Amino acid sequence: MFNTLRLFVAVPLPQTLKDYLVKTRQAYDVPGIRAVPEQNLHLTLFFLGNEPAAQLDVILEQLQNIARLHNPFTLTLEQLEPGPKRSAPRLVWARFQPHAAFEKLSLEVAKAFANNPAGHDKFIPHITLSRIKKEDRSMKDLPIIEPKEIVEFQVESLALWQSTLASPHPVYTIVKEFNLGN
Ligand code: 2AM
Repeated sequence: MFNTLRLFVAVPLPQTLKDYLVKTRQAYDVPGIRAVPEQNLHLTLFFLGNEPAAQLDVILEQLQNIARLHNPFTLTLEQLEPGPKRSAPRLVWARFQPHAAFEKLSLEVAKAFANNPAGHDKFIPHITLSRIKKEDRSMKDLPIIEPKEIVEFQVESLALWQSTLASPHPVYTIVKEFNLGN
C-alpha cells in the first residue's frame, strides 16, 4: 500500500497563550460548538494534506531552510471571533494583528509547498479554538471578544505536524520543530 502521512505546518503555542485562549473561549460554550482539545491548539501556516512518507526528508529540509532565514518575532492578538464568514461561521478562531514578518514566513511556506502560492493570499493566519456544527452555522449572536489587555506571544519556531484522523478529535503530533533563525 502507498504509505502517506497527513501533514501540516504550524507554530506551536506557549502554555500561557493556551491558558488565556482556553479561558476566554468559554464565552462560546454553547450547544453546537465543539472546543478543540487544548493539546491540539496551534497557529496554522499551511496544510499539506496527504504526502508520501518518502517525501518526508525533503519536506523537513525545506522547513529547516525556511526557519533558518527568519528571525523570531512577536504577534499581538487582535480578537476571538466566529469565522471565516461572519454570516455562516464554521469556526471560532483567534486572529492576530497583521505582521510583515509573519506574512513573509507564511508566504515562504506556501511557496515551498503550494502549486499556486498566489491562492495563499486569501489565507488568514489563525488559531482554531472551536468548530461549529454544520446545522448550527447560522448562529448570529456569537460575540467578538477583544482582549482587555495586550496579549502577545513570541513566534520562535515552526513545526511539521502529523494529523491522524480519529473520533471525537484528530490527534496532532509534532514530527519536528525548527527554531527560527537557526
Ligand atoms: P482549520 O483549523 O482552519 O480547519 C490541521 O487540520 C490543520 O490544517 C488545521 O489548522 C486546519 O485549519 C488546517 N487545514 C487547512 N486546510 C485544511 C483542509 N483542507 N483539511 C484539513 N485541515 C486543513
